[in-house]
Amino acid sequence: MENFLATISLVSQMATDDYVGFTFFVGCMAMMAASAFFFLSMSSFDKKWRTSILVSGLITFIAAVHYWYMRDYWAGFAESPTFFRYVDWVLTVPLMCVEFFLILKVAGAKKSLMWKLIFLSVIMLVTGYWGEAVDRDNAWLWGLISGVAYFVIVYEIWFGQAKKLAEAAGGAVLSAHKTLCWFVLVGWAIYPLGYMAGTPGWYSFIGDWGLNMDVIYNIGDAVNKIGFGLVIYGLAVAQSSEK
Ligand SMILES: *C/C=C(C)/C=C/C=C(C)/C=C/C1=C(C)CCCC1(C)C
Repeated sequence: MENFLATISLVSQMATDDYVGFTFFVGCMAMMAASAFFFLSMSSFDKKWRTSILVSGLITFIAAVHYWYMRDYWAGFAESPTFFRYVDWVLTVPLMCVEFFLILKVAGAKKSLMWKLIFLSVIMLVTGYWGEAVDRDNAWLWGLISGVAYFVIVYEIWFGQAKKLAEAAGGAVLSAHKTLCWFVLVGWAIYPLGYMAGTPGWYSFIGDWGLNMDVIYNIGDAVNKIGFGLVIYGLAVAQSSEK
């Protein structure tokens, strides 16, 4: 009878020490709550800020849907939901690149800057996926290529064209740009740590500290996706009250 109930039940049990499952669950809720917050706040801003806030909401909403599936996948198979993870990233990380473009548009940012960042982020994620799911034996090499693309993104926003545009815009845009740059440098660096924790090799010592790859990724996602959105929200608030 118990088995039968477990089969028809839509909810899986969660062990009290299943901290991976717990972070999927909490992550899902946090992304849903953040989406509601961004979507509902949209109408209180000037038209020119609405797109940015909409994109913030889309990032957390897309993540919420993927977390829903990842939570289920983990509960059912106790395995990393690598596929859903990377589909989520390949949709949301380019949207984060769009956010940079949107806030720098006031200083005349061109679409080419946006496409450049999007292109680099896709290289970063596809090579990461390849190392994590397809060519495990050469995970270090794919991780390295991915890391180079990541480094170029960091360089571009900290010192490249994006930086110059932010300086030209000045004020609240410049300070929001700076905060986003810190998110990319420090917040995004959480992901290669997760990758190393999940890959056998000399660098797997990170996992030996008791840190699980999925837990690291889930923390990274909460910090970066919600954090990014809040920076944009703060910028919209600052600019709307300036006038
Ligand atoms: C919302 C999701 C975000 C912001 C995901 C970001 C992911 C990365 C910055 C991943 C980077 C990786 C490397 C730099 C090397 C190893 C492979 C990756 C894909 C984990």
